[in-house]
Parts: sequence; C-alpha cells; structure tokens
Amino acid sequence: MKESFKRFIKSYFFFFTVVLTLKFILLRYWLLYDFNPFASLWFEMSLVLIVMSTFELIFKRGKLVLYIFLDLLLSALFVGMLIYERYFSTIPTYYDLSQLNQVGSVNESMWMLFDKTDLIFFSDFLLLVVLWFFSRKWSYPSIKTSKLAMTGVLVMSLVVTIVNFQMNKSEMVLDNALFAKENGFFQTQFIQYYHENSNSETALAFTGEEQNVTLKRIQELKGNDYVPMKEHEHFGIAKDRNLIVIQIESLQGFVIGKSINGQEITPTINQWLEDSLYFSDVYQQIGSGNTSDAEFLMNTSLYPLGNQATTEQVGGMQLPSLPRMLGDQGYHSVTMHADVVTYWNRDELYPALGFDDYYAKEFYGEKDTVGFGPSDGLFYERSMDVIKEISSNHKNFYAHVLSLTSHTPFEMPKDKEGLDLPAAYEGTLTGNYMQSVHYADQSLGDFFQDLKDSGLWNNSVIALYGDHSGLHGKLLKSEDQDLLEDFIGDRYSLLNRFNIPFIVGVPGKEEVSGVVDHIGGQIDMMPTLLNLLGVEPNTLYFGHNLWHYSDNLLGMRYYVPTSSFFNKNAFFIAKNSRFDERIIDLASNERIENEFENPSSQFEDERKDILKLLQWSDAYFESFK
Ligand code: GP9
Ligand code: MN
Repeated sequence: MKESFKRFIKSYFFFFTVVLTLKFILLRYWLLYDFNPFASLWFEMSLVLIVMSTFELIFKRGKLVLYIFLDLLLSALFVGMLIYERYFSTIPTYYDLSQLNQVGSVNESMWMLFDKTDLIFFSDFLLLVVLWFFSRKWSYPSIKTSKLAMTGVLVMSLVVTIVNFQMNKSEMVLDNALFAKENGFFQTQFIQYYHENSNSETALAFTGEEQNVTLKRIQELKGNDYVPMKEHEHFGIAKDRNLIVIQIESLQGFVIGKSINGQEITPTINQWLEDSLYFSDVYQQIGSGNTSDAEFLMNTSLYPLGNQATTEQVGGMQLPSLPRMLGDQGYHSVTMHADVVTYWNRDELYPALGFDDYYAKEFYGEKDTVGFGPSDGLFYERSMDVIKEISSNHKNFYAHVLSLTSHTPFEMPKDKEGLDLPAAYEGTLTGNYMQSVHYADQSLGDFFQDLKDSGLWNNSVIALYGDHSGLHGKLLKSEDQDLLEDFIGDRYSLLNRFNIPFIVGVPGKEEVSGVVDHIGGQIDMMPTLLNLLGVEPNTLYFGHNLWHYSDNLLGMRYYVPTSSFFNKNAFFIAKNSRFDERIIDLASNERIENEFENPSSQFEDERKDILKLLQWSDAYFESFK
C-alpha cells in the first residue's frame, strides 16, 4: 500500500492534479475573492479530473504531452480571464471565446493590463524542466496509475459535476462572477448555456391593439403614468427635419463644461449647450458589445443582451428600429463608422437595424490613422460629403455618425494634442483621455461648421451622446484616481464613470434648450428624438421620452450584476462576488445603505421590476428571430 502510494505521487496524474488545483485556488482568490480552497476541488477540479482520468484510462503513451497541453490551455485561459476582468470588471463567459477575433483592435489596451504576477500560472513549466534536468531518478514516464482507481475518480467526478448542475440549473445567472464563486466557473457556463437554449415563455402582448397595454405596463414599472406620445408637450416640434445623431467614443459627462489650466476640454459642446437641451443625468447601459451595444440601444430602445454582444445574435433579423420607423416617414438612413465593418458584426447589425446604407473603413481608407481608424477629422470630412450627397437625393435623412479617435488607450500624435496640460497630467491615462476628448470635440466643431455652411444645420435635429466610459477599471492607476479626484473636486465614483452626456439641438427653436435632469439612459434616446420629430413609435420600446417623464427605472447589466438599476434617486448595484449590494445616492454621490436597517428590502421591489423589464425586452428581441 505504502509502496503503491509512493508510486502514485510520482505519477503525472498526481503532479498535474496538485498543480492545477493550486492554480484554481489562486485564480478563485484573485478573481472572485474566494478564500475557500475546497471550492476549487469540488467545483473546478471535478471537471478537470473527468478529462485527466479519461487520459489515464484511454492512453498508454504520450500522456505527458496531453497533460502539458491541458495545463497550458488552462493557464492561458486563467491569465486571459484575469486580464479580461481588469478591463471589463467581470469574468468572461464562453460567448467571449467567439469574440476572440475582436481582440485585435483593442489589444493595446489589453496588454496594458498584463501583470508580471500573471506569469505565476506558468511557473510549473519551469519546475517541470528543472525536475527533468536535475533528477536522474525522474521516473514519471514509467509510472502507471491503477485502472480501478482512475475509474473511481472518473465516476466520482462525473457524479459531482452532474449533481452540481442538477442542483443549480434553475437558478438565474445574474452575475457571472458571483455565480462562479458559488457554483464554479465551468458550471456557470453550463447553466448559462442551458438557460440560453431552453425556451422561456412570456405572457406579453407584443403586437396589435394590446401592444399599448404592454407599453402602459412598462411605463408603470418605470414609475410613471403612461401618456401616448402624441399628447406630450413639444410633440413634433421638429417635424420633417433631418436627424443627425453623433455617438462620441468614450465620452463621459464629467468633462462637459469643465476646464483644465484655463482651457475648456470640450469648447464646441459647451458653446452648443447654450442653445440645446442637455440631459445631464443620463447613464450608459451597454453590455459586452460596448460601442455596438450603444448603437443598438440608440436605434431600438431595447436592452442589449447580458453576456454577449447583441450583434452576435442579430444576423438575419429585422428589428423594430429608428431607421425603420423613420423609413416609414420617407427618411433615408445611413450609419458611418471608420473601423472595418465586420468588427462587432456590424455587417449583420446594420441590415438588422434597417439602415439603407453604411460607410466604414473600406470607404474612409487608412490615411491619418490614429488607433484603429482614420482620425475623426478625416472621418467627419468624408462623412460630410456623404451627407451632402444624400440630402440632395432624398427629402429627409437620418445619419448615425460614430466617432472613433477618443478610444482607449487615448494615445495620439503630438500634433493632435491641443491642450496644454499641467505637468502632473502629462503622459497619464487621464491626461491622454482629456487630450483625445479635446481633439474629438475640435473635430466635431469642424463638422458642425460644415453643417452650418451647407445649410443643413437649420433644418436638422442634431443629437450627441457618449457610447460608454473611457476611464474605468484597472486601467486607472492610483495617480489617475488622484488626478480625477482633484479635477472633479469629489471622488471619481461609479456615477462619474457611467454618466454620459446626451444633448439634443433643434436650431431655431429656442424652447428646445436648457438643462433637464430627468434620470435617463441610452434606452431613452430613441423615444426622446421620435417625440421631437413627431413620430409615435409603432412598436414596443423600453425607454421613454426623457423630456416628458421624470421617474425612471433603468437596468444595466454586464458591467454591474444583472438586476442592478437606477431609479430617480439612487443607483442600486446588486451583490457580486466581491461586494454586497451597494447603493449610491445620485444627488450626493455617497453610499447610502448604512442609513437603512435592511438596505436590500428598500429596493427589492424595483430589483424584481427591472428583472421583469429585462426579461420582456429579451423576449421581444427573441420574437424577431
Ligand atoms: C470598434 C470600435 C471600438 O469598431 O467601435 O469599440 P469598443 O472597444 O469601444 O467597443
Ligand atoms: Mn466604444
């Protein structure tokens, strides 16, 4: 017995079991703040042991190669997961593997997040080489494990995996990391896959007369009495105008109206605010599809999917959308972006959204490239040519114009850095961000001037918003936190991070101006614009006219756990693997849960309501498949 145990601990099976268990323990600790080492054995190794015992039972030779391959694969996956978490503040899922082709464009930002300590996941390979080199008694290759023992391991591991799955399959995965902490990384994937592929029925009227009943229910869950859009004030104030919607890459609200070293960061926008509507309390709602989710939200007023870029699912669909609704009114619609059109599956997204035409890198070319596309300056110049052409051929048009230069890591050629920054900001992520936003604003100014010169300005509605935050997660070093705190005059909180500007101008209509502090999200943009254009949506939508309604219930998922929401007064962040529920007061930017005896109960009803809204939105989306 003693002898066979001695032999066993010299086996590959034993060596890699120990090594991989240790790696899982470390990964779960770093990624999920899980201090329980047994969770690694029970949840994670049970599955790995199925693979390893199968190796043992099937193969007589070459097992070492298989083990090394498995170990390498898992180690690379673990490092990838850590980097991913630093960028997206959540753990990846199997969907993300299908997105690996997208990594090319953002890899610069990704590599900034690689940490030397990540190499620890490869340290066992060094150990293997050293052992091999120095130990002549290294007899691993000849060690055989007992068939009976391996069959036992296989059966046990299978039982544990199946029992885990059966026990948890009915649970909803609201937060990947929390679910993985409680049930294991692999189980999280299985259960998500299971939910994705089992049909869930929603007793909801999507079409016909009853659609209004659903719209009413949606509005009630958002805390308002439903009023048909035709009865809203200012309905149709911009009837028959063109619509130009500009989505600015990574533009956050905290720079608007602010100066540094006596220079305005966004002078074009600041001046435009004098005669336009500024919705100051609007928050991003994108999911893992980032920029493309913002495009989706703007054009559909539906929630993006939780765990995968919505664009992954839209192939062949004909979604209810802004281009389609405006198309019914005779508008020609076009969308413009300087990256390759296949990035984020936009070649499938645009037909699904019903755009008549799109212009992408293939059109804009490679000249004056900054980051992964031609500069905003060049982009607007060429877009202007298209817009002029379209406006001369069509009665009305809708142009969705998507800027790109102000993308992470915000590094630009010196001649595009227009701000004279204080020394402390030079070369920092925060300083670079300000420079790139300043450049984006300056290029926007040229575009605005061209619109004015061409005469299009005065018969258009011009709207602008940021797609999502640029300064977030572990990209921010402590020096950035200090600089931001100093700049804002308050801590750089999640509210600052998620707040984006939404600005709407109807030139010549003085009443369309001022600051509106109604709480809103990207989901509210489409209905707000349709109201001005005097087009009552003929489909379901999950936002509302932000000018009319002051209460709201807004979901955000992916960047915070699903079931997190904004209401009129607070941002409720659901529990995740690291923190309990957190509640931030919108007015004071302070955490407020300590003021309640039982914080979650205050918000429990709304938490259920937002889950309902998300489920309805998903089901509505699915109904177009
Ligand atoms: C890619 C560009 C940037 O085409 O839109 O995408 P992001 O990384 O912000 O999602
Ligand atoms: Mn983006």
